[in-house]
Amino acid sequence: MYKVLNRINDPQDLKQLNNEELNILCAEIRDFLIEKVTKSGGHLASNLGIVELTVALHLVYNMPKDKLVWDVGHQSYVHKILTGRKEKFDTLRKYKGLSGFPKTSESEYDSFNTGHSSTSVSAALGMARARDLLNDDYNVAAVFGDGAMTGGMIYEALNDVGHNKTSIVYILNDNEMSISKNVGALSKYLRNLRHKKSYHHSKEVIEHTLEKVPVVGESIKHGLKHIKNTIKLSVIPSTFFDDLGIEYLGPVDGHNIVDLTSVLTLAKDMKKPVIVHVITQKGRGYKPAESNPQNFHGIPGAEAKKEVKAKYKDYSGCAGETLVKLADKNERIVAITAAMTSGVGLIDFYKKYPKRFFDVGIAEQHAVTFAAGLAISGVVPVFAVYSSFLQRSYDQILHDVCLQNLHVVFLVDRAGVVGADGETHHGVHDISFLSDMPGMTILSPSSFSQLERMIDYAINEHKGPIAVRYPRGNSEYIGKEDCIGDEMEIINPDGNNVIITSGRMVNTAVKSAVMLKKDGINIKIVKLNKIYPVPKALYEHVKDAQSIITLEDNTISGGMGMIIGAELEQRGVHTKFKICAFPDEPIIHGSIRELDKHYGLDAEGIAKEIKELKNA
Ligand SMILES: Cc1ncc(C[n+]2csc(CCOP(=O)(O)OP(=O)(O)O)c2C)c(N)n1
Repeated sequence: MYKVLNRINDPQDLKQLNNEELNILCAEIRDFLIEKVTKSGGHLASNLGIVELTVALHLVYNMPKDKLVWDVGHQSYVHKILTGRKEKFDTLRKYKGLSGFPKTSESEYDSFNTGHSSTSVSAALGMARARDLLNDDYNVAAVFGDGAMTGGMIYEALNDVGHNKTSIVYILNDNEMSISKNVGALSKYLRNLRHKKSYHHSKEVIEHTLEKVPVVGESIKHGLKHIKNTIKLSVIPSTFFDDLGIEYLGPVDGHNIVDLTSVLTLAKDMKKPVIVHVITQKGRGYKPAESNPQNFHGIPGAEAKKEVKAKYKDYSGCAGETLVKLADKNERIVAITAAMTSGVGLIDFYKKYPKRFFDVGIAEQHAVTFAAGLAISGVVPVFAVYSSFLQRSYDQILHDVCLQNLHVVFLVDRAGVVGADGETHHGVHDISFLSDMPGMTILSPSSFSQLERMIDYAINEHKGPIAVRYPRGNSEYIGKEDCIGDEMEIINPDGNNVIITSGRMVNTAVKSAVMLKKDGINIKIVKLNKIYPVPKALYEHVKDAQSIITLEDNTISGGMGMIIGAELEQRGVHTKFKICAFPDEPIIHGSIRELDKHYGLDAEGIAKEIKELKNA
């Protein structure tokens, strides 16, 4: 079926193809992606848009000797297909299968791990400077999107890049989209560059003047060097990048392999900091994704689509809808997202209250300090953000929000393990870092109605910084409605062995209690609605227990178990005690159920722990 693709086992094979075969290859890669990713789930639209660019990069560079860093890394599927991993593609994002992001442990062709946005410019610069220090001779390049350019790290890095002559090539893959339409002044600036009249002129220049350059060639001919000026001058006299000391080439049609290989060869040969501005179309070649790239940024796998519908699709939907209802009654409420409007359930809020809605770009640090500014001026900012991306804002939460005790509400979505996206995306540190913040309160619902109530409380009753953490998906334990008056709930108060838990893990605790009952072990479950500060009454409930287990979807270090264990110690409660949490190591990918089992945090695992602890 895949006439040309079947012949590609590593990037060297690409170099045997003529232009016609390269174009067939690109079409086949698109078919392959559509076939596989619609089944497995994953990042479809970005990969469809970057097919020709990835092929051109592998034609021009000599990987793995040369190093290529993918920003975010969600667009590295084509690279994986071309670097010997297409046979394993059915395992993409599955338990023990291929990662959805670059992994140095997975392939020598992956030169740097990514997952969070806007890191590539810094990482590649470090690699290039290390090469020079160690007198090596490989090339370094990085690919980042226009969405990534809304992240502040990029500017810290560009500032550093531009002031010396390190040989490095940056490829700006500009498709005008982040997950949704890209935002901000920089995106307007890029739009202006894209639409300069000279774009077609530039393309002509490239085609007519460089057509003699072999697609894969000996090193670029000496006389060709002056053409870079022709290209640049024909396009834009000076750009933001030039002014920073980084040579700008482009814009270039990102779906034309001849243009791409010509310009990339030129850029590589310039041996200085260069940025190549490549124009691509997100979702290219697949009509549904072309017309709605946002919905095809990340798609669920075939199995996930069959999930049963609960009251809300998921916790994000519940949070978004609740926020709209509260905003109807309280006009001081504003919502903030860092480029995740749809992911965190804020589309309806944005539609209904566009003036009270702020998409700040992939800028979690800015989002938090911006929220602090709003809060100190009498507005109630609600920042809805994935737990793992909030990690970026540690100092802003501490320095700008908590030290001033400002009323900022954090809706911490995707708290706990998130499944297929894996180690960079699991939200298993938020209890640790948020409980480290002076004056922070952390709430944890186990049902949609509890989430509704907690958001209302956080906005309308609480004063000061507060976070509500909730998991990905729709796993519900139907707890008490009055989750605020009762900071905790006791399930089966007569039990003499205790599980202290919260959030989605309450389900697991209940299941293991049912299992243990059959063995005559009676479990009391303490469900914390407020995780931090830990309710003082907790200690009264557990001080006479025969054994205590804490169960949470955070890592061990700094988590709920450690906080409770330290307090028990201080109070002189010396009962048998065990923390059940994710280990302090990168957490692998797979479904949430598989991960719980893998780490012994499913009902069977917890039942086993309790038996062992009792008998210890
Ligand atoms: C710090 C951080 N925040 C949010 C995200 C979620 N995210 C993944 S891809 C993406 C959009 C990236 O846009 P762009 O860089 O233009 O790449 P494209 O998908 O358009 O190719 C976002 C917001 C992330 N990966 N990292």
